[in-house]
Amino acid sequence: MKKTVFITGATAGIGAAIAKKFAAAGHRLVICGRREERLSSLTAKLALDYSVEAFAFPLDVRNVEQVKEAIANIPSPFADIDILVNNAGLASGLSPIQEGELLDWERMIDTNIKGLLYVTREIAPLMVSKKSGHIINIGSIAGKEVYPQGNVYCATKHAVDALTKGMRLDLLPHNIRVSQISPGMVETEFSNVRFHGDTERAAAVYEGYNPLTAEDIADATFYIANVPPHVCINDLWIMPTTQANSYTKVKA
Ligand code: NDP
Ligand code: 8X3
Repeated sequence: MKKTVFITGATAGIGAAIAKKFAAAGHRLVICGRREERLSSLTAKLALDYSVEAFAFPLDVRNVEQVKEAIANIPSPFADIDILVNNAGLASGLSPIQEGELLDWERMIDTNIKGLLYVTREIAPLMVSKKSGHIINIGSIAGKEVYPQGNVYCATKHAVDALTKGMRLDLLPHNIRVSQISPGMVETEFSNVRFHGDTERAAAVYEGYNPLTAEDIADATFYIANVPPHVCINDLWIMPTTQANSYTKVKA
């Protein structure tokens, strides 16, 4: 059955891969992110490669008024959202707590926690009213374990872990499934963003480790979304074979 899938942060990495995965199966897409040119090129690609219609709009999930207005203005039939993938997120900086930059902390808290909440607050009532839906939060191994200098990023992903559990409890009576994916190292633009555009430092994070790809996470998302209606995958931890936990990895 064709479903409508709303993906935040679809302009890069995991979000873009999830969009392509669902498009390949013929689903209808609603995609957003801040970079408009990326949204235009992804929409064109989805139409060309998969003949799939996508409704795209620029959105900064940190801006609550923008979130409310953009979601209220999603046209039919895209507004009938079956699956919400709360993917938009980032790490900004990697520093011991006593040296952390306040702007980095605010960026992570505002995006990873508040942005996820703002979007969920608008979409969940739509799902409640139709008594069906599935919310899939992209958490992290950083939401399970804290690693040195990961302090605030790890705290935001621990918040996503707690919110996933809270959402599942509150939405249980409304036949809405809530799942989380908790990946280890995935090679995307993530480290480039974390290190504020230092591409060499970002590349070194993955060099020789055979990390997960965005497509691995898209496959996991697709699996979670396609289990039978009586099944809910609560949380899927997924790591590269070379990584045992947040701070223990070996070269491939
Ligand atoms: P990328 O940097 O490649 O992609 C991040 C996406 O989030 C982009 O599309 C970006 O779009 C979007 N985004 C960031 N800030 C905002 C904002 N304020 N408003 C709207 N969209 C925003 O990283 P990943 O694909 O790796 O990250 C996706 C998710 O996966 C994040 O939540 C991350 O924490 C999580 N994750 C990543 C792992 C990794 O190792 N890569 C491992 C575990 C979890 P734009 O800049 O256009 O707004
Ligand atoms: C991203 C994975 O280990 O860099 O959430 O925090 S990690």
